[in-house]
Amino acid sequence: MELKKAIYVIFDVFVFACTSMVYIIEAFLLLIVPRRYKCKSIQGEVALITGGAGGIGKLIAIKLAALGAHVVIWDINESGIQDVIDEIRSMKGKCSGYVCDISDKNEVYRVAKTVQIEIGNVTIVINNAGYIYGKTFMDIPDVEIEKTFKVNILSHYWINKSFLKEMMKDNHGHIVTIASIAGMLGTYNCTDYSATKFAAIGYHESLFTELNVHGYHGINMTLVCPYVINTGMFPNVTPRLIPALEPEYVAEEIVFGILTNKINVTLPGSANYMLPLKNILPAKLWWAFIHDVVKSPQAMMMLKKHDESDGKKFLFDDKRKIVSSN
Ligand SMILES: *[C@@H]1O[C@H](CO)[C@@H](O)[C@H](O)[C@H]1NC(C)=O
Ligand SMILES: *[C@@H]1O[C@H](CO)[C@@H](O)[C@H](O)[C@H]1NC(C)=O
Ligand SMILES: *[C@@H]1O[C@H](CO)[C@@H](O)[C@H](O)[C@H]1NC(C)=O
Ligand SMILES: *[C@@H]1O[C@H](CO)[C@@H](O)[C@H](O)[C@H]1NC(C)=O
Ligand SMILES: *[C@@H]1O[C@H](CO)[C@@H](O)[C@H](O)[C@H]1NC(C)=O
Ligand SMILES: CC(=O)N[C@H]1CO[C@H](CO)[C@@H](O)[C@@H]1O
Repeated sequence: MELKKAIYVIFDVFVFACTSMVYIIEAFLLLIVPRRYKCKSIQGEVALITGGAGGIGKLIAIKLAALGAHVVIWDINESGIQDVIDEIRSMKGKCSGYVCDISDKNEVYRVAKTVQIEIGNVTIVINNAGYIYGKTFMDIPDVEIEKTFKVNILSHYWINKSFLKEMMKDNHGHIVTIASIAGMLGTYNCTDYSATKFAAIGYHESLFTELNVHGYHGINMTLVCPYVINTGMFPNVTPRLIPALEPEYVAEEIVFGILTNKINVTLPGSANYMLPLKNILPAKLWWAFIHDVVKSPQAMMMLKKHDESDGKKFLFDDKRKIVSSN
């Protein structure tokens, strides 16, 4: 019996070693093929983007529409939605917009049903809308903590429930989760925000496991973890070593990641080399690096919003506003 078990293990490892070679060669070949030759077509797909009326969401919407997808945007900024629709239609793209507050489960279910009837089955879901309050732990009102969790993580479940069934029936679709580097690294002023992004990563990886184990290989999943982006979600934050990312670059990389069925899109790519150090270095050394060299907590202390900012544009002039992206 023991011998039999051992033989099975050796056999599985042998098969694994062979497939590993295939994956390594595949990854290498993909690396040298120019971008435009390895993208899938999204012509005729229906792509839902939450928080699609501004920030990264808007840029992604415009890019996907230009590639022939019928883009559906959800946001709570009605005039913002109209602007995106006008812009996409003026370039002969297809775009529909719905006002939807994704922190409200019943509203998600209701609008999802409407989309299904009016547009058809959604085949690409981009969970992009995000919310940040951005104060230290004791200063976050309960209602803001709840709202952050509702928008940044709970909504993913309601949206999944609404659209996954059809994707599973057809074994065709793509689910994109816009998390954040703050979902791999807790940081200052972010006890609520970071927690929801850690949760989003856990949700995403678990769903990935389930879909793969059950053979839904036609449903691709892409996890996006960007660093601070220059969209006004983190006003005044000027990180020390790695500058904030430009929205155009982030949107381009996300769309490329979707078109090539990438599993992970971590931006900037250098974070892929830095983050593992968190688990490798002695904890005190890592903290010294983050605090004294990168000065990441100090950068987050400069976060200014609400009453402190000059008020306009972003989150808090309208208490229901949900800002797009990361
Ligand atoms: C809604 O979107 C428009 C851009 O189309 C923007 O000017 C406006 O500030 C946004 N409103 C809110 C409350 O964010
Ligand atoms: C949506 O998907 C379901 C299941 O695959 C299919 O039966 C239905 O016809 C689709 N609806 C549309 C409008 O394509
Ligand atoms: C994702 O896409 C690739 C290539 O189209 C495919 O081989 C793979 O099985 C898909 N599904 C998953 C779950 O990765
Ligand atoms: C993707 O990123 C997550 C979060 O850091 C990590 O746990 C996972 O191993 C990565 N997956 C791949 C295939 O690189
Ligand atoms: C973040 O922390 C700093 C320092 O504690 C604080 O002054 C600031 O107000 C916080 N940010 C926001 C948006 O409240
Ligand atoms: C809450 C919810 O709807 N979860 C669904 C997400 O997708 C998985 C697929 O693995 C379904 O089984 C869950 O019901």
